[in-house]
Amino acid sequence: QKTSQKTYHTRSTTHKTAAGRKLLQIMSEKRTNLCLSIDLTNPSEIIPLVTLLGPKICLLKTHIDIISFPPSEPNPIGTFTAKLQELARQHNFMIFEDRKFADIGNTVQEQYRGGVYKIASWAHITNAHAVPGPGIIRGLQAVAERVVGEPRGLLLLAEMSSKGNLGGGEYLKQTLAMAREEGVEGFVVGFIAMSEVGGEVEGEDFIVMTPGVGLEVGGDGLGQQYRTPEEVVGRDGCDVVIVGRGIVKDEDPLAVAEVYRERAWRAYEGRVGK
Ligand code: 6AU
Repeated sequence: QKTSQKTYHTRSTTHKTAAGRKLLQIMSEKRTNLCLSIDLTNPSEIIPLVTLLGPKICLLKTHIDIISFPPSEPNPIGTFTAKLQELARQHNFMIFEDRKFADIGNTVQEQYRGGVYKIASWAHITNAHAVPGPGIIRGLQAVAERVVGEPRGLLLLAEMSSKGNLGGGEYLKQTLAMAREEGVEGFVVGFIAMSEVGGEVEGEDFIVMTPGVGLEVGGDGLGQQYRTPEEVVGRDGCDVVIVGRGIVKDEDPLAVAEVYRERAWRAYEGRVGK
């Protein structure tokens, strides 16, 4: 049986990472495989929208470095991320900082742990490019293992949604091989990819999260390419749909988030034969 034919509930008991098990459990309980990409720059717009949409999502994706924080407050970033954590607990979703680390292990360690954003302290999941080789995974993992409390997980970018991206094909195969390397088992939750990855090995389970999802096929004029929830989840075996502008730029974000949730969830149910 392919991983994509198993239920999220089953996978929540067998996934090799604690962060993955927790996410799959949330997806199964809340009946949602929707990740909201909250790509807004004003923190006072973000918090109310996350409060509104929290019940619809399994995961909140942030780009912390696009936000303009008010210089007047003493610790605006800490206050903001603490609020996100509180909302995550309240509405039972996880937080994914879309940092796309891409440097040598030693540098990404410092970028993940410290600096102004202290990503490891508040984001349950982050992502990294495979370009630097396996040291990037090991560097991030060393930081993650020192975080006390909730588990931390990593997604590797195996391919991208944008036109002309260099991922996929042989690059994806090499990225998968890195995720399979010894020592990183408890940390690599899955991939950013456009279809199911891995699973040929018995018991292997990588959660695939997919951006470039719209209610219709299309693009944005800067290379982004949109496919529908049915194509992404139903046909191509991805697990989580990542939606940004399709929700945040809509005049009724709550109503449209429910359309995305419901279409992606139905596509999943169809896939597992429910
Ligand atoms: O729905 P959109 O097009 O408004 O936003 C898609 C979001 C953006 C991108 O930075 C991100 O998904 N993204 C990623 C991620 C999640 O890593 C990879 C990729 O290949 N394409 C992509 O759009 O926040």
